[in-house]
Amino acid sequence: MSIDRKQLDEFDQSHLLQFWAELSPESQRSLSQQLEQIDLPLIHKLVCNEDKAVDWEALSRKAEPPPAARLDEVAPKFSATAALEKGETALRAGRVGMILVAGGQGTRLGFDPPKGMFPIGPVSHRTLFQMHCDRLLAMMKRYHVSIPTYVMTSPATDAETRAYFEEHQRCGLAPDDLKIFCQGTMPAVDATTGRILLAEKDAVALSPDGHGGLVNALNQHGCLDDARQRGIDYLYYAQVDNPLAQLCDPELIGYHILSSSQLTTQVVQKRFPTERVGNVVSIDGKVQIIEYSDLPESAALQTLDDGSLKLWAGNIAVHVFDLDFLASVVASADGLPFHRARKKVPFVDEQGQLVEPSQPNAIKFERFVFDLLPMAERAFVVEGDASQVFAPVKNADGAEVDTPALAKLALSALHQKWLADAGATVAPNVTVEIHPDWALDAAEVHAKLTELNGPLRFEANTYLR
Ligand code: UD2
Repeated sequence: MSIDRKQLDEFDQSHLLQFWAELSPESQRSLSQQLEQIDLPLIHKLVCNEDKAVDWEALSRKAEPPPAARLDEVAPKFSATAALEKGETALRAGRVGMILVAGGQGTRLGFDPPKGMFPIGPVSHRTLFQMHCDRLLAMMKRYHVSIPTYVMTSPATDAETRAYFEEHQRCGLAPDDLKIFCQGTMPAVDATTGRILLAEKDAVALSPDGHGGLVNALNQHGCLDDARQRGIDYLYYAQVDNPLAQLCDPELIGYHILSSSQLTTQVVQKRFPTERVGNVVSIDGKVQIIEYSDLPESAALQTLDDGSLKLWAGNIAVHVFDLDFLASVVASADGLPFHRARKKVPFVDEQGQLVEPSQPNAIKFERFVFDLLPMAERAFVVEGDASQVFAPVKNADGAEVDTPALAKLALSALHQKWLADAGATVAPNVTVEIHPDWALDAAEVHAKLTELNGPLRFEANTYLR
């Protein structure tokens, strides 16, 4: 291992070797390996803000609502029935794969293990990973097909995620249908000096490089080739933290195909202007997403004549990608912009002491997968009903939004609605949870109740499976 000391000096990062003399050969090797992975010219460019700074104010002033298939459209461009049929045909033909991103550190939730291991089933206490896999398995059964599933981890979640799937027999997925792959990392830098932080005397403070690291990671781990060899044309994408995500929803896949879209995004009507979701907008005829943290409040508060939000479309990070599109952007994946986040990052100071900052002291650099949108010539946007597709688990219970308790309520409310619409009754304060093997959607619940000869009454918490 050779460290380019000259380059470290050139970019004012030679402090990374300040403890070198006291390190064991093993520790020196480990630190060398880490330093070799760091693109010092890139870090320098980011620290000096030489990358393309985005004028979010100006961009937001040009932002218009995106062209979208809306829930209440009178004369839709494509009918939901046609979309459903198109998507089911693609699923049956084995042309659909699944990407689940699970590399985030989930600090806001206050749950140390990888977020996918969080128990969220309202009655079953199934984990997020298990709930997603149960739905995928039920979809495979319904369409008599394999749906290859690619789970992206990061060094922060990889080992525990692999162990979890090993201990739980891949949550039921066949060995060939589950590929776990690890995304890249970026060093955190001191917010004042721009110097890369040491997490330990022999370790750089590294963080996941954002879910925008997906493209490089998919390519480097052979997942795109694997999908190609398996005849996959479309990759459905969702975040592990949303237990309501309707993975591989045939209707959304159908809209993607009918619109000849390369990157389709499912959105929901934002609940309030400053909701912490990306804003799906159209700028100069291009669909793109302005993250909540970058959208000026004045732009978020704009309303139309009917009082509704002008920028109404909230990104729930559910996408359908053309495999060809993903393969085509690999070469330009390094062109995805970096977003900066000011965070508290523990570091080793010059005296070799570990410091736990009480205030944000560092800058992390992340790429966002939705920055692929401007690279797509054809992008489509489809509105979903938040009560059916979006209940993210972000914050610890007690917070106002996006907590486990609220996600459980949303899951149970949806399943109760399916039962009520099929004629069943659920006593007040009773929680019901439906395993996808019992029923995958409202239509199947209806068929099930008909099969069971008549309405059911639920008096106690029930897990139907
Ligand atoms: C994300 C979206 C936001 C909205 C919201 C919906 C971004 C930047 N913002 O906000 O627009 O869609 O979700 O819930 O996407 N992840 C990785 N690797 C990483 C970072 C994140 O796999 O390096 C995964 C993470 O495991 C999680 C998801 O991406 O499942 C969202 O990550 P986040 O929590 O950083 O994004 P958030 O919630 O701020």
